[in-house]
Amino acid sequence: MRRQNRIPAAAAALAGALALGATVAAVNAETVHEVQVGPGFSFSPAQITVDLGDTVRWVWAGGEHNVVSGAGGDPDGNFDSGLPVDDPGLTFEVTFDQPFLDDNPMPDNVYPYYCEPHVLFGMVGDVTVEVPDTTPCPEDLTGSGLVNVFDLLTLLDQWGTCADPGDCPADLTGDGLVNVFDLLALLGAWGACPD
Ligand SMILES: [Cu+2]
Repeated sequence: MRRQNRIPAAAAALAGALALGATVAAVNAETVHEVQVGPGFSFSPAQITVDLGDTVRWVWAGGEHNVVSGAGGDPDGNFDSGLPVDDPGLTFEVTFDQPFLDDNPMPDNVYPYYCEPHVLFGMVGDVTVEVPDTTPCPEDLTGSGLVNVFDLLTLLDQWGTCADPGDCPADLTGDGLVNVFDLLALLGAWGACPD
């Protein structure tokens, strides 16, 4: 009888670990990344990668500059600090959270920007937002919240060589084939998903 207690204990430990992970993730989500604006005709660092939910804070360091999203001097309307100003210590912030990304979708979540007066001097930068894979259950091919016989049928329907990996959600192992390994992955996730 005592052995039956092991599973709840393990589950409690796992739940604790997950809660801790969630806390760490929440803390990480609040990271602020500073980018220096000038002096001279540069942003520093010009290229940064941030996590979803992070904030980029541009800090003016000298010279008359602004921060305008877009490439090659063409504003795309994602963000804009306003007219160029020479105001050391001034800050402009953008939080790259999911609502921002939804409102301002960009290929690969890369947000280029430039300084209007100095774009021709190469005063440009970009922010790349890393978005976690939010699909909790890739095995739930039908999106029903369950991994069941319908997902199995979907997988069998895609069985074989996968010409375009983007077209083969059933290629769970990502090896370019829908085969027995994908079948095993699906069976391993059988049931409610996420559970
Ligand atoms: Cu400038």
